[in-house]
Amino acid sequence: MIYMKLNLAQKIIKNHLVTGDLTPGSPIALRIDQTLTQDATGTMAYLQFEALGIPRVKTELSVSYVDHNMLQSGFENADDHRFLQSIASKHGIYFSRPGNGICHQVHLERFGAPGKTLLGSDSHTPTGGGIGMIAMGAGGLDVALAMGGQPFNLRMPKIVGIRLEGKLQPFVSGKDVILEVLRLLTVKGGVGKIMEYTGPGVASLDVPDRATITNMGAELGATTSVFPSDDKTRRFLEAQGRAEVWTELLPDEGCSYDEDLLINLNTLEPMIAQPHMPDNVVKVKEIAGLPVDQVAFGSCTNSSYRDLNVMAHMLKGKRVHPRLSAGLSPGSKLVFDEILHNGAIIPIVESGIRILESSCGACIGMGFSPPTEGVSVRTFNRNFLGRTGTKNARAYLASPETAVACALTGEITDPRELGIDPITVALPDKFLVDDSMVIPPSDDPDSVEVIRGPNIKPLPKKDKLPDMLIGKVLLKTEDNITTDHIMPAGAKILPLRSNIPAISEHVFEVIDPTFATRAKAAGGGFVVGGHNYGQGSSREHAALAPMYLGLKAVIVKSFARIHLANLINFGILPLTLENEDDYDKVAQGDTLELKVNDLSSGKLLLCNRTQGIDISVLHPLNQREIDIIKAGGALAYAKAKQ
Ligand code: MIC
Ligand code: SF4
Repeated sequence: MIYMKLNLAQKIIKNHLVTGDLTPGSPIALRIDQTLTQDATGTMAYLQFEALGIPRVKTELSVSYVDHNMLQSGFENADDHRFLQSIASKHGIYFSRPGNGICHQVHLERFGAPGKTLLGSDSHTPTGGGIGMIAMGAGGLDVALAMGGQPFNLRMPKIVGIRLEGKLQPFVSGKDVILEVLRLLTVKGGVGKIMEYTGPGVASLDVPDRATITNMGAELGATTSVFPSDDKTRRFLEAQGRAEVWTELLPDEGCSYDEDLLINLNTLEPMIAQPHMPDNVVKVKEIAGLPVDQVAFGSCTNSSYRDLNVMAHMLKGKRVHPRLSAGLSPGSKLVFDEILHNGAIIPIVESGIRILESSCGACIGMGFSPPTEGVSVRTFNRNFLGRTGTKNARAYLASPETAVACALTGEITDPRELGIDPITVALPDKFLVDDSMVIPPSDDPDSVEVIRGPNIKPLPKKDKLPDMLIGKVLLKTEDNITTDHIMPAGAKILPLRSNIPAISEHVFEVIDPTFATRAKAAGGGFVVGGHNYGQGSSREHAALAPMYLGLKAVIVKSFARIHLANLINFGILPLTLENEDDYDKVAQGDTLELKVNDLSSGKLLLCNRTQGIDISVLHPLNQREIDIIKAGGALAYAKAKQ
């Protein structure tokens, strides 16, 4: 293939290609410069890295963050933190201590660099695209392999050019841009694609707004999202004291995109996502007046320096409405320090907003759950059923501007209605940088002892793929099943992330609390689903725990990218129905039989023994992936190749 004029995503990918070319859909392997993990996925990722037997990471930079499992209501999370700190020190990994902030925001501020590749065991890793990185979310095992120096395998995405024209109007911000993109493209509109932002409107957006947009691009199912690295990027990095990592990165003049979308910033209005999907988006004014019980500020999407200063400005001299409770988790210690020193914290505290710690917190149901049937307006990125920790709560996603307006009035309110003077927040010339919460790895790794608590159980193993899979359909699901349905999170379940036998008891609990018991009693079986199965987070526990329960294959209309990769990594056969109407030919409880000794053709015949019908199913696996499935998963495959 001859490359002429390249867009930005193609340029960065081309610079990192180990195998393959830029033809959309073809298998490629990319060199990974940086990795990040967070604690909820990190414990598994490091156990897997350890199992590879490689003494020191081979990346340019690897960072282990603690930001999710922060509510220490027992020994489990604290033990995990200690394990993560010690194993990082031993293997050449920087450790960001609990309290230093949410991985994506800290990484953007302190470590990210334009033009680099970043692989993170968290689906919102694309936040780094806000400074011109190709930053992708993946399962912990893929990140472990990248730390071991292996390239990351994926299919070359299509590149979508999202052209921004005009300039955002007062009280409209980056969050409204991505909510509008979600409204237009839906939660499956980005699968197999990279969203590249272009056009004259880009220059009007500062890095925090850009990072909000690339962060929540994860909700499109996109592989990642990317902005150019320009003067605004340079100013941000200079203010972080990291001018030396800046390089200008722009698409070639006259380059083209596989698909195009136009967003006019001039006419964009405040938007809001309604329960229970981030693409269920309307204009705020369309649902104005709905009573609100809780407002939650923060998360990796919206707790930057810009966002917190906008909040402070809007709250000055005002009090939150007495019918609701409002809380803020600042995204990083760095921005927390900033608002302490510039005084922006004062109107926030005086308004009655509860100050929570710099962590994921309420976003993942780690505390601050809403009341029964409560309406919660959140500056976060996901409003999936049950994610708040209160199953019958109704979560809405909006910008900090809209969230402040709701907090002040006690009902859904368009921020433009408050009559507050607009503000433009300029970034400081120099941020108050203090990296003392980041602990560098040891110079004497042999002396470091890895400390494991009783909650850290060994990795479960899987046998090689047999010639025949037989079992019952344990569950039949609808479209858009998220990993929060498959492997719920929240304050009670998250502390079990390093204990697969214990966490597996909660698989599919949101949909069917009997699932784990039935799966174990049946000796495993199959799950049948609709489109976009496994959307949302990168948590490999959504494959690993079902594997532990004996899940043999998942048969759906289509998969989300990261979950598909996780199923392959853990040896669960991913299948799609050749004819979508055949979805109706399988019922929960049916017994299925599948001959899998020859996967070379990509097509298999699934026998539904109960109904006496044969159904044609497809698998998306290339030869490498077939070998992984046959070996019983990617770890066994990687070890056999060493
Ligand atoms: C999420 O936002 O869903 C999480 C919790 O950050 C997950 C990771 C996890 O489940 O640990 C993600 O986005 O990948
Ligand atoms: Fe944390 Fe929420 Fe961001 Fe996930 S989406 S990394 S839980 S803040």
